[in-house]
Amino acid sequence: MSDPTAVDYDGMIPNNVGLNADPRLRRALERWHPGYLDWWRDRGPEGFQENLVYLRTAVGVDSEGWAKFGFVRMPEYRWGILLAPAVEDRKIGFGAHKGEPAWQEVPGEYRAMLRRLIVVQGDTEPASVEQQRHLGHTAPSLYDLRNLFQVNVEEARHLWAMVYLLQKYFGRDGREEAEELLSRCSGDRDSPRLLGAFNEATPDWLSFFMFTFFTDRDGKMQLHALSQSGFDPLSRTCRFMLTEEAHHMFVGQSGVGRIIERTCAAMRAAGIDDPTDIERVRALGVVDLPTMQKKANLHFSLTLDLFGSEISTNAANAFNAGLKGRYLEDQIGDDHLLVDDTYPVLRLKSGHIVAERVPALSALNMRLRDDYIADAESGIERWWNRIIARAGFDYRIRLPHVAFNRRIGEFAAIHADPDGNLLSAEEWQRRHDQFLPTTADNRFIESLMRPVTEPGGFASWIAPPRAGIDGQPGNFEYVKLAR
Ligand code: BYC
Repeated sequence: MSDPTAVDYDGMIPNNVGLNADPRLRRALERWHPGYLDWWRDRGPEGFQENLVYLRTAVGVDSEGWAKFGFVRMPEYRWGILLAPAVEDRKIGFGAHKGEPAWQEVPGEYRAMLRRLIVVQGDTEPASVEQQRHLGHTAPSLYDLRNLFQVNVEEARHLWAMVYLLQKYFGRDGREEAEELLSRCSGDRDSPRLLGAFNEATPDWLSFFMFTFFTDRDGKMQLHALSQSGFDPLSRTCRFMLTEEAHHMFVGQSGVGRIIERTCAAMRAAGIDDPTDIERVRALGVVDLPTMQKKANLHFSLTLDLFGSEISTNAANAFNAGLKGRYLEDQIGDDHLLVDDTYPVLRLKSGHIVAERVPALSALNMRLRDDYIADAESGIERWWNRIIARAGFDYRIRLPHVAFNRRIGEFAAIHADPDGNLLSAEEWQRRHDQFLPTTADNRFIESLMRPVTEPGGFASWIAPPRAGIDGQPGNFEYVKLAR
């Protein structure tokens, strides 16, 4: 018997979904492919398309040795369709169909709901590539430039993953949705991406690292929730996507960590004890910690909006249907039905923020958001704040309150400071510059964004990484710029 996890690399589209045995699907994907390549060229990384980049490519789906590294021109990257190995006899783990065999085909009654979840997930993938398309020109090193492109090609592969599901399981409307995924565009006035945060700009490398720390982590949580799905192809797709996603969060976590490290070292060398002495710190050509806090405030609050409303019948319906579970659903020791359970949610009542227990089914977005916050908090403590503490500075990066700077849900209509104190519109107007990056802050960061292109070189505002990619030495030429 052939190995069910083996990847077919011979055709135009690497895959382990038996594309050769499904000519209808293969034709549909091959028809979509040229438009995809046009999208990549027009709205993917600006420039660098002819340069060789040291990239990781997925070549298998086993936990060991699933990727290989090598120099590739980005348009020639082997974007494949890869599903994690099937779990024998897999059962639906939650909701009204708990205990029934997992679906191998779309359950008719939930078709629209399932399609919507896949389309929303799919829409975020090209969106992030579009948001990051100008960054290559200001990369602080070849190492970082390569990491940017790695994130980009893998997000684009995640688009393929969702397009596969749409084309294979949703017929004509799936094909139309696949086209739409290439025609919406981040920040476009007429045809924007579906979710708010994916229409924001990523103007500089600090934003990129914050985005990969905060927003890719939403990706992790949502993919985990979808990997629990009773629709088995979605579950298997998301499980494999999670393998790649870990590196994206590493890029953000270590990227901000390296900026903090450089700032702390520069402050020490200059004899600066007060990290809030912004002018003196900036004069050293490094990013001051309070500006990093403001950027964290912005990216965290934008990302919280991606979890939807606190109370959501959409989320309850998706859970009940067995389509979208909780984070690590299969490790939770309850009945996985939640019909009689409640969950605490922060709500706005008579002008005060209060905790209220609501039916657990309608609070599933909140539960995922709480798991997200705990995950983000632990990353900040273990990495960023540890670097600051080790350097001997009395300063901590903190997550703002969930009511701060929100556009979706319970707190969209009010203003709050990062501690969760409610502010009048006038107070917010007067004080928001203290909490969020100002034009002057952004201008300062922009002034630091000068490319460093010699192998082993790094911009003044960021420390080198502890180790190279794939064990490569410090002066490795990750992107070959001279042709
Ligand atoms: N912006 O019941 P509600 C990633 C809409 S990131 C605009 O409150 P629901 C990645 C909502 O669509 C992970 N609209 O929320 C990261 C609904 O509209 P309809 C992406 C919003 O549905 C970095 C209405 O408001 N994956 O992978 O329970 C780089 C009421 O919705 C927003 C997913 O999100 C918003 N922020 O939850 C690359 C997973 N929020 O349907 C990639 C799939 C809500 O009434 N998506 N609305 O017209 C979902 O599970 C859900 O759609 C959401 C929203 C969690 C997004």
